[in-house]
Amino acid sequence: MKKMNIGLIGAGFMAKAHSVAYAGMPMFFWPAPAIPVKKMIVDINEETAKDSAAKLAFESYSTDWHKIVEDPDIDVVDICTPNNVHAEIAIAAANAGKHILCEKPLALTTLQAKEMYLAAKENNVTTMVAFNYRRTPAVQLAKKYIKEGAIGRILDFRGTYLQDWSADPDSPLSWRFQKDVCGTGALGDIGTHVVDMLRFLVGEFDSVNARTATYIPERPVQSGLADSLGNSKGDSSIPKEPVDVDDQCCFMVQCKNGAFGTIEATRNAWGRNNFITFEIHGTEGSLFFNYERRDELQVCFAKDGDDRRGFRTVYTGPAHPYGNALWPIPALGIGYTETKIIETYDFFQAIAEGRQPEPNFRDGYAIELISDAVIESAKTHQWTTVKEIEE
Ligand code: SOE
Repeated sequence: MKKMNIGLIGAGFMAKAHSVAYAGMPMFFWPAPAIPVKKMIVDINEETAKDSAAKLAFESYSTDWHKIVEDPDIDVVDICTPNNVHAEIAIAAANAGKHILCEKPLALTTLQAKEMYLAAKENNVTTMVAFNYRRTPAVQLAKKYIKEGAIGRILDFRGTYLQDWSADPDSPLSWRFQKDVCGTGALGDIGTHVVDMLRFLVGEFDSVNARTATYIPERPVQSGLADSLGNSKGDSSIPKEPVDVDDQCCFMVQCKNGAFGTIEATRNAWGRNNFITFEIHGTEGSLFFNYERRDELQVCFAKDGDDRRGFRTVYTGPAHPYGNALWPIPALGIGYTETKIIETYDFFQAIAEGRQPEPNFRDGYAIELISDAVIESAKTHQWTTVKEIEE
């Protein structure tokens, strides 16, 4: 069976998720499109790079990402760094003919996203942006029902991504609060996951009307580079510096196909952990999904008789998308790992077939254009049209 050599850059939380997926993918999807071989891991901190190579089972490590891009044996470059270096690495990787898996959001700016998309297109490499939540089987089942017309024409939708890890004002000023490293705050970090899912389920966005807010204007300076995701030291003597991105965003969406909806994202919603939800209403029924109960899709079909119509729960299993590859009984439990394993499978399958999977760099660029429209609309308080992709 064909082997594909992986070079992974950025040894934080996402490196763990991707490494588990590389190991697990062939165990679920057999025969696998290729066997991933974990060749090299890179982190700017040598200790972290060395330790991660041992923990995540990479053959070698380095502190210099160029080593991966320049290595003729590497087939796939996996970018798990903060957003500000995605573009430089991805463009170099594309020019070196590597296939690229990149963490979300695709880039720091729309211009960078466009350059990444064009470099990948010019070099004919396969790309994917790691918006993994759309790969949850229940989300794919929602897509299947929509495609089959089971809920008719979509009228409206609402989507949320609510977390609380940044609600504590004493949690540190990690890169996720610094515009020059992350681009935008809750919008890019988590709002884009919902944008990806709703673009996938409902269709292209035409225009948005948004509000953003920064509730905690400064935070304690973080010691070290590790992304501590809100782990507060509760020490008021640590000097603070300004936050220059949004803590929260909320926007209305007009889709090109006439559907209308709302999207909200915040990391300051006490009590909400990974509350990714959508509810979609159509002329023939409704669908509801909550990632915190990700084995379930709630469905209501208007054609059910008056005496039995209402939401019911479908537990995903072998009869549903990816079901044969996963677990033999519905509700045994889909996790974050499974979404990443499915993502890896779809990426490798696309490479094997010489085509682009979704979401690819073009989709990532489209989502950056939507984020730009959200930021612009929040400034002007006007409906703002999403700009077209420049091919
Ligand atoms: C932090 O909000 C974060 O790690 C996001 O960056 C991820 O995309 C999300 O999957 C989990 O939360």
